[in-house]
Amino acid sequence: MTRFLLLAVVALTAVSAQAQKAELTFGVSGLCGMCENRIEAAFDQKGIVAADYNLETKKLHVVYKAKKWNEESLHKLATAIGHDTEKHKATDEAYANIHGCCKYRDHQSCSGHDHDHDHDDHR
Ligand SMILES: [Cu+2]
Repeated sequence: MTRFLLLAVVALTAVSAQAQKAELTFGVSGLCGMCENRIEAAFDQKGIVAADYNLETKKLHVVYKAKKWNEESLHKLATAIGHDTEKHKATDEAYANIHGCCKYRDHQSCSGHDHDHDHDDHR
């Protein structure tokens, strides 16, 4: 019995030491599915376990390793690709780089002229 308990403790310790995961949900500006893909792609990084952008609530949920990332650096991943977060603003340069129909600051949307997308070679 004692032996089993000891084993369980050792196993538990190993799991928690291996990766201290943290979660964060914060607001990120976005308009359409392209924004969603762009934002999630930007969070495809080492130490980020999962990133899910909800277009309806405009919130991004991130599961990350607390050793590698923090709130500040996560927000900056979004602003680096031109998307404002609830705490940080993207630079005008970064904002200018996003697709024309994703200009959330101007309240335009992609709907209605989706056929334009095929001719764009934005990555
Ligand atoms: Cu978009």
